[in-house]
Amino acid sequence: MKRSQLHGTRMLEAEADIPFKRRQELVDQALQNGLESAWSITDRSIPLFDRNPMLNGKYSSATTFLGVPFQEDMRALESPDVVFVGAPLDAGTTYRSGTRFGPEGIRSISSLYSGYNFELGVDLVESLDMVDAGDITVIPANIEKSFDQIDKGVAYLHEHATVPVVLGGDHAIGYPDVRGLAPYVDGNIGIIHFDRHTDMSELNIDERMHGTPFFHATNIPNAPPVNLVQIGIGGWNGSRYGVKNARERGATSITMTDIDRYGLERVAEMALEIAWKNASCVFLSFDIDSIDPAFAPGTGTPEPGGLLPREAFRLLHSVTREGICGMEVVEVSPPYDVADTTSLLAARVICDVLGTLVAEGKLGHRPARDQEPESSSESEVGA
Ligand SMILES: [Mn+2]
Repeated sequence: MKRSQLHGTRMLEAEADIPFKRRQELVDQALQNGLESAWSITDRSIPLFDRNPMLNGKYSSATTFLGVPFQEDMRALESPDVVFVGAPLDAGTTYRSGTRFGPEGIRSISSLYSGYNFELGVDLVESLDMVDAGDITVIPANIEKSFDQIDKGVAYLHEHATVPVVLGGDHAIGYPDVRGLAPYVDGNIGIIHFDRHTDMSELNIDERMHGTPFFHATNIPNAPPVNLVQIGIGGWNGSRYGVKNARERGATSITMTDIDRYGLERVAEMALEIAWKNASCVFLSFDIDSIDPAFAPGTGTPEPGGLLPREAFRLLHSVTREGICGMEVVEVSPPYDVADTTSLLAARVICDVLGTLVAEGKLGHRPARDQEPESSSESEVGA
């Protein structure tokens, strides 16, 4: 094997092709707004008052995902490529709660990330217009009112031609997330759902709680269960009611046994085929408990034997390469987390999906990159 054959070598070259335009604009603006730093600071681009957590993430108290701009006035929302929005619900949990802290946990640790990924050769800052809309106001004592709020919020974002990235929140939000999108989709919506649990019971404890979203989502006329693919299912805390519903409706369950037997690529191909069959878009629902609790302990209903993080990332790269019309990452429960690892995985899931969409030319300003490096000339990218 030669050095030139390494993916790493290609990605070293690829970095040269990514513009530095927006980062430079951020640096300039932060310096303007934040005033000149003390005389002893050699790098004169560093401002006195830190005005942009995207630049100095690790020492900034970012309050938005990746430090992107906060969308104060929702009426003024234009059409960014991506809007991050929290749905801090934990009224739908049936065991241990804490997902109301999910959005802030994910946002907080996301400041560790710069938006650039070496292996994907993507800089989200340069390629995507992104804002953080803060959280949707949930009504903690009333799950149906919370659904109405989340549904309306997600629909509003979709109306503004943007990909909503919903930071959960327990998995009950999966239903209003799909319910908010579906009416705006011309055609059917497929669902790719990562989870250790089928979440297809009609009710939990007499209400539409976090074990029920895909029963109700697949009641929506243009979200048929034949376009629902569930990946990572297994373990001992599944519900037989949910399994019965999944069987009777013709949903597809890909278990951990399937993943071991057929491998990541074949499983991903099958998921794409099923989710996209006669569908015009696909929604991604990622339950963080699909990743083994050794890596993702901060969650309400952990189930050993799940995906390894590397397997999850590879699957995500494969199943989102055809594009998505929205996504959610759910069930992050910071009170049960250890060293923020679960929140970090959730941030990573989001960034990897966005990076894949950019790399595949499905979203943002940067066209798909060739596998082989070509010229290293700087490509001008429209903002
Ligand atoms: Mn689950």
